[in-house]
Amino acid sequence: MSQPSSAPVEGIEATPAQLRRWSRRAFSAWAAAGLAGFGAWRWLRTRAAVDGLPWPLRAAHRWNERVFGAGFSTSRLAPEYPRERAGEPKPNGRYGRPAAGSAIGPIQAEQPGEPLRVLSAAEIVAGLPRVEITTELKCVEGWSQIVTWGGVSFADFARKLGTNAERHPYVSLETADGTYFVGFDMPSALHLQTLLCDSMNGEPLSLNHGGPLRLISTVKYGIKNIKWLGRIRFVDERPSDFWAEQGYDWYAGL
Ligand SMILES: Nc1nc2c(c(=O)[nH]1)N[C@H]1C(S)=C(S)[C@@H](COP(=O)(O)O)O[C@H]1N2
Ligand SMILES: [Mo]
Repeated sequence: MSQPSSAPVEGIEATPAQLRRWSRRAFSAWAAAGLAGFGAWRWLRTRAAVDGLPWPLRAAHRWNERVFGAGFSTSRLAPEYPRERAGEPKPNGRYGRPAAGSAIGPIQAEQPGEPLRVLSAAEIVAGLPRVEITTELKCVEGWSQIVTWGGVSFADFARKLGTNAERHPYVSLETADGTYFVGFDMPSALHLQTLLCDSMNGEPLSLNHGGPLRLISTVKYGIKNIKWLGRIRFVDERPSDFWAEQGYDWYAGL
């Protein structure tokens, strides 16, 4: 049953002729947007790549970094929870895990122009105030877990080196075998809740969770919370980062 062409379509205050005109106009607008979109897409595709991404996308990442960096304060704290709410996180990510039973070596601390320091986990935390926080570990895979972490503040460790290590703009943290590595901007590394952590839920940090020493930071996703620390380097160039090399955001900030 066809409607007379001048009658309004039920429920819509317009005649079929008007509707046709509108849809023609909508179509042209859509086509124009589509063409512009295609042009923009081709333009984007042909821009020179910076770190493997066309530069406008890389610039967007940088912009994120700057915007979040601007509102960033080393003392703006993530929420802490009652200790009773803490549980064991799912052991996640095994890159750089030492073989069970293998001897775990000391940790190397490096910075430009200074002699290499080789320190056991115990020596790293020695003499520094103990810190315990019950905070939420957030994995980019979508799960999170409240955990009680114990250790020392990364900032205290950097100052303990006594060489102005904290004046370098970045820190590179790596497993001993170099298979997992993360880059930190210095403000995040010096955040009050960025810890060199040797205990979890009141127990010595187990091998599964990165023992003897891992990094914990409430200002970063789990990917940056490197386990089985083997090397800490204070550096002047933005360090490479395992997941950033796979296309994740280098900053990975929370
Ligand atoms: N060396 C190393 N550290 C790592 C990973 C890894 O694969 N290797 N995975 C990361 C990821 S993705 C998460 S979510 C957390 C998980 O910590 P957990 O195993 O203690 O739960 O560790 C991070 N640290
Ligand atoms: Mo993760």
